[in-house]
Amino acid sequence: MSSESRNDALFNRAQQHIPAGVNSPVRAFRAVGGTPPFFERALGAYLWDADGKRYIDYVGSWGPMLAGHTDARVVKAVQDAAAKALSFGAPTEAEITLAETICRLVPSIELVRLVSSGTEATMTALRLARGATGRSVIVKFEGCYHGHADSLLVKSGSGALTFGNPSSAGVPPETAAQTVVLDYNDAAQLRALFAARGKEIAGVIVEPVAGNMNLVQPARGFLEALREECTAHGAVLIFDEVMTGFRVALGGAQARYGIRPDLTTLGKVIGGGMPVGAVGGRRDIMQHIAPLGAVYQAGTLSGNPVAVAAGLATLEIVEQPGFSEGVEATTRALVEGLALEAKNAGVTFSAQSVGSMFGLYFRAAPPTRFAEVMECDKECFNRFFHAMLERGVYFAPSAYEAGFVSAAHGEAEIDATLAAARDAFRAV
Ligand code: KE4
Repeated sequence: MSSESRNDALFNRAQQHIPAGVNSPVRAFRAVGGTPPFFERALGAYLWDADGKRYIDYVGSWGPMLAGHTDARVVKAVQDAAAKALSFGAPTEAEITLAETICRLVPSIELVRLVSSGTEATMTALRLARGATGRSVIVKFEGCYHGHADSLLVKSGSGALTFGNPSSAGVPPETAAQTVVLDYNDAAQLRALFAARGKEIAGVIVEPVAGNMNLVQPARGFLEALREECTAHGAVLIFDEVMTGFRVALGGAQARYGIRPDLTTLGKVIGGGMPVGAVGGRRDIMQHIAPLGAVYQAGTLSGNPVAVAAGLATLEIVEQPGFSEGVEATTRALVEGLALEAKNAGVTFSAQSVGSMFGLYFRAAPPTRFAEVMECDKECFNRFFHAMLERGVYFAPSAYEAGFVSAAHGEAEIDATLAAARDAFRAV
């Protein structure tokens, strides 16, 4: 075999016709450096790349693979659905069953619209909040990511109570100006904004457990403050549970923390690896969506029968008694074991988990807000990331991403990961 690996050859070839060789930026490894593995096969907790190398997978396609990769029950459901039809662009019974399942597992959702990605779900949730209230201002939190709709690619403005600036080229300043970006976990700042501008605010969108600035847990009282202020001012509270849904608890973060949002966005797990997103919530708000109401939304492949089959089969596995408790215990064993290995190696490190998502930090304690995330030693993470990748363990290729454990991860995978970490911590 030539000295150039197949991963290198594929990455070079990919860059000829795909921007940076990838179809989503984080996959290009620009945050951690090096060549991304091109994966060819997955089974359970494992991935194999183009060079035939096996990895224990803690990315899980960024969350969807909660049941483990290529679970036979999910694959069969997909094969059976595909053998009947790939797409109708018309209603099917399977979509009813998925909607019924989502409403049963997430009781705050009374009506739900299926879409094909988390971005479509959050984009629609914002439009619904604006259409239902007749207001324009949206509030989000620094460090939270909700997909790539213009109104959500916004960073903090000059002052906490002023409107945001674009965080991406191509987002018109006047669009960004309708978004206020506050500090995650700062309830006082939130209350001050509502006191000053409450009647202008259409909605607040939040990751109830943040997973896009690495994992940051909601501070005591933060989610409650969001609920109180939105209720008091008639703003729509949107829980973006694309990542936390069915992962931090079967009913999502809203079940774990006992807060009832007005709208919820879902994705990832509800597609089981296939393209499914969803936006749902209070009937009186959802009734604004076309064709019931004046808030337009549509999608050629929304509720696609093959994707819905994967989602239904996955949720059937996930809602089995003991499933969430089991994968949560495995995740706890991972983070506790990593913290112990780092301590033994004298490395400044901390880790935490919520359900089956986890955060690793080269910082003495888990960050509680965005500014503290920025204090983590990113270079140390990058060295650890590559040392683990070399040893066949695939973490998210960025210091600012959460990790994910599946039901297919067991004692053997955790032990192997900790053995690799024992060496890797000595290389950082
Ligand atoms: P998609 O459009 O990527 O399906 O979902 C957007 C989205 C919305 N809300 C939350 C809380 C999310 O985490 C995401 C997407 N998550 C990232 C991982 N940090 C997807 C990975 C990627 O962008 O390639």
